[in-house]
Amino acid sequence: MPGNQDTIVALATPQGTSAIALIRASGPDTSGLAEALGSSPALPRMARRADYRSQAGEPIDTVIATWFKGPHSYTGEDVLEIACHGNPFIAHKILEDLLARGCRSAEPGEFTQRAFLNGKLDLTQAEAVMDLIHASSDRALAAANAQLHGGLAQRIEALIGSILDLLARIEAYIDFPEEDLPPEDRDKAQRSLLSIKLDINSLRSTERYRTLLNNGFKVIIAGPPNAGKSSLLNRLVGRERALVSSEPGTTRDFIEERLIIAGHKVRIFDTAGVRESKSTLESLGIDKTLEVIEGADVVLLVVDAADPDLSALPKSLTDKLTTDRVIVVMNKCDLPTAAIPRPIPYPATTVVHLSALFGQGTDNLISALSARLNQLGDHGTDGVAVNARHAEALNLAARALESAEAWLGPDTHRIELVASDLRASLSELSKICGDADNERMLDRLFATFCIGK
Ligand SMILES: Nc1nc2c(ncn2[C@@H]2O[C@H](COP(=O)(O)OP(=O)(O)OP(=O)(O)O)[C@@H](O)[C@H]2O)c(=O)[nH]1
Ligand SMILES: [Mg+2]
Repeated sequence: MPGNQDTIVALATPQGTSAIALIRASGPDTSGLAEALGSSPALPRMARRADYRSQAGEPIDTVIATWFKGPHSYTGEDVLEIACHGNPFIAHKILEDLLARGCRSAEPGEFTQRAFLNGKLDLTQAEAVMDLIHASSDRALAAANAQLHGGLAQRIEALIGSILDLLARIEAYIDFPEEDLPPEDRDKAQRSLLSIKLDINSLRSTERYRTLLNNGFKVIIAGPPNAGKSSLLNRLVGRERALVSSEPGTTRDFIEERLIIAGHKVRIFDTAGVRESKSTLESLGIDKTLEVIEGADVVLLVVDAADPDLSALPKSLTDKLTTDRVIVVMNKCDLPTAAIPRPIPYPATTVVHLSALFGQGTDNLISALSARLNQLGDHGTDGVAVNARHAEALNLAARALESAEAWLGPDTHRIELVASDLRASLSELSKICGDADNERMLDRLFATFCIGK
């Protein structure tokens, strides 16, 4: 990316008609631009109404201009924000004029990259800005905010601190090669290494939580035909999304919808009822059901509580289930025959009785589902969720620590190699929060950002 001497400019709001569009510029020329707009010296953080005229004097729009003096700005440099009417034609004309006045179009993520290079954010916080922009559930928002406020950086700093402590203790012996590390010091070092490795592992395991935050939990509605699966989907999404009919075998292809439950993003699937079928089309649907169940986080196993034959769940279906991910839904509890006590057809720990048709009991299902999702999503890490880049660095750090542990053994015992492995793990961990010298990595990372951010 080019040097920071240029003043960069970009539209910060989406292309299209809106109430307001925001154009942002960052760099040394912004004070001059702000002055030209206000025909007086620019005052920092003061929103001013101004008539925007092109360099040739053509009036373009009445705007609100705010100038921020670095380092008290998002990028740490002087920044000018121009709020114009949300007409893409106007925004384009202002951008063109700013380019004619010597600004350069910003590259994706360049504002945030400058913020990072100017020490306003570390790398985990810069990534959190992007997560914040894309968060689509309360949990994803909480995780992005936790990371933006330094949640992950603090955990990494703590790990680095512990490794530095250990390194200091170990290095004291390197200068005295004739002295052996006393067994009690070696034990202590081994205990420290173990505890650091456990912390790294617990942090690494939060990558799965991030996948859930991004992709959502996969909840499958499955069961025999006519049990009321499509009726349940419609009840949960609050509209007639899927066809419902008294004819068994109505749903053929699976139907996917999105929901937020207990702040979690959920992808919910209604599937074809599973039974032995002679129809080729229905069999294809059943195969798809069995396929989609594979990657499910939760299976809502819907059965008709009024059907005397309810114990006959097809084996092809039960083979795909595990008790820990199934919630049995005894449906049609509005029917008088459903009141006759019958055995639950699948040994799940959670069973909910409801009527998809009339809605009674749906709250209980939502509570059971929320509890299950909370349990699956809880890693006890205060919402911290590492991404693939962090996980890779954590893996390499863990590997270096394992090697250090091996060199610390009573037979191997090579203190200088222990120290060198500890330093390798420190170098991996420090990449997580930032490595301003690694330009290629930074360019790759910020290229995934949007323009104007
Ligand atoms: N009384 C009663 N009828 C219900 C209830 N839920 C569904 N039904 C009826 O049961 C029949 C089947 O409902 P669907 O929702 O199409 O069942 P399904 O499991 O999706 O069926 P397939 O797609 O064929 O596998 C319809 O006539 C529904 O009106 C319920 O809670 N109470
Ligand atoms: Mg159906």
